[in-house]
Amino acid sequence: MIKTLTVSAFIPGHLLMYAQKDTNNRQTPNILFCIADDASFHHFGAAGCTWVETPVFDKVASEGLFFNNCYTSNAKSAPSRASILTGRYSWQLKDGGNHITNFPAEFKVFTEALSDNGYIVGYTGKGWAPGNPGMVGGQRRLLTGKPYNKRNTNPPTASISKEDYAANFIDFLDGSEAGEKPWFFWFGAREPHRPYEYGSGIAEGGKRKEMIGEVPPFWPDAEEVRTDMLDYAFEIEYFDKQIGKMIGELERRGILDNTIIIITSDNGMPFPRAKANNYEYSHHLPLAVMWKNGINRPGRKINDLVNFVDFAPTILEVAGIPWRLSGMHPSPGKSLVNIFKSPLDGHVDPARTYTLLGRERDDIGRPGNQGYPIRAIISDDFLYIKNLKPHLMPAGNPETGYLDIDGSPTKTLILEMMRGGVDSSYYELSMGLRSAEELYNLREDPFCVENLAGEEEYAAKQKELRKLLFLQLREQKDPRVTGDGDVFDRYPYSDPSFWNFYEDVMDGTIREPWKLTPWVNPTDYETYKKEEGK
Ligand SMILES: [Ca+2]
Repeated sequence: MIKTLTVSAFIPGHLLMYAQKDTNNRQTPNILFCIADDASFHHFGAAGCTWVETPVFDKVASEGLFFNNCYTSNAKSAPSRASILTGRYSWQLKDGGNHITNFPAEFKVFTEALSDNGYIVGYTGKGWAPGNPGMVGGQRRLLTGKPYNKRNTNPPTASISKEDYAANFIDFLDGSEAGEKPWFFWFGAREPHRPYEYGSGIAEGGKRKEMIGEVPPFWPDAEEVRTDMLDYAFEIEYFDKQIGKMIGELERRGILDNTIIIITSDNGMPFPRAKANNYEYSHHLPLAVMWKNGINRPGRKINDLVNFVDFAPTILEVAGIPWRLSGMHPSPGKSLVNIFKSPLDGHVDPARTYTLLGRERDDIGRPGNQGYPIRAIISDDFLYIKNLKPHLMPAGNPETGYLDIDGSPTKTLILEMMRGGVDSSYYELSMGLRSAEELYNLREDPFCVENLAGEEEYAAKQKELRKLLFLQLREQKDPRVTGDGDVFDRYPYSDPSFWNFYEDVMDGTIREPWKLTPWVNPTDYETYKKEEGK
């Protein structure tokens, strides 16, 4: 029977009836999409991490598929989520390629296509954010469906959200329609986004600093850094536990087998040289997918390069909605359904040979409202990065507190070491100017610290990847390649008070800018002077 179901669930989209017609004995699956906020690939048990415990993620991976090479197209919340929702690279999304932005009305998202085709769509926690989703018919546009946010809980630390995600999910399931029609639910955890309760990983999580085998070499191996990492770990574990509650509820209701569980994260860890950069710790993200009725030979580990632009094509295919009838702009992504169906381990789809990454404007604080444009490609275990404006500061300006790096004990320590003349090498790696081109051998240098660009031995590889990258970007009509790339710097912030922030700080219009930027510490500003006697 299972086999029969598996086969019929994969009839190509154009042969399937639309979801809303398929109400009795339907096989159209439900979808539970679980997304952490700021967790890197490397910090899940299934990826081999020993100091973060994620039994639920690991079980979903072992009873479904574990993807070893899933990357977001852009390592920052809003553009990463926009990429998921539209199936397009962030540079194909106009304002949607930036952070703290206005979501362009012209881009329909897959949740809207699901809704048009009979799915019930809801979410809890963080949907598409931060930014302004715009209005539809006089109402705020719901990019991840109807919000379910009534239930609260007592979280284990003050920095973890009070939202009771699992109880909100139960409210969604209890909704009258949710039992009759297929549904899609977006669980957007707010963890492990900062801030953290300092020392909670040790005090509440029972962790020890020695559990961390190796501190990435781009941070100092110091007590504060290890403590910071364990606080981050504790919040990933909280995320994992909430998914466990949700899966338990699906089991109780007898609807687990035809529900696809997807677990991922929007971007890498909120630490210097990780989130909002273009390295392994920025873009490489966890991905486990379980679907009892639809995945062949569960337990496989997949090495194919997968990108966030692949989610929307996958979800529409399993829902039986042909892309051309979805009303969405074309996607360069590719459905993962052939990987679900395949009996193979390792590299399944020979066509998946590279993936593309990049960024534009994240937070605020560079002259002229500029972002830090990057385009990059991963292929054959090499990461090639093109920094399009290497004269700009990659993490933001010193006078405005390096606002692309969230405030943290790790950031503070790196700044103190530089300022005190102790060691500026960590500062250079995270805040210092970068070369126009970077090349890393991911197999030998997973931390991406040894730039091979310009070395004769790697000249051919560098040239090959640069060529492939720009060929693709041209095909995708990336404004940075086809014409007016600086348009990304002219798109307004959704919060107009951020416009010309750098200039307002420099000319004294804003006197205490740290009061307007709570995501960093006041001492992150090179212009911050502590008041005397404090
Ligand atoms: Ca995020």
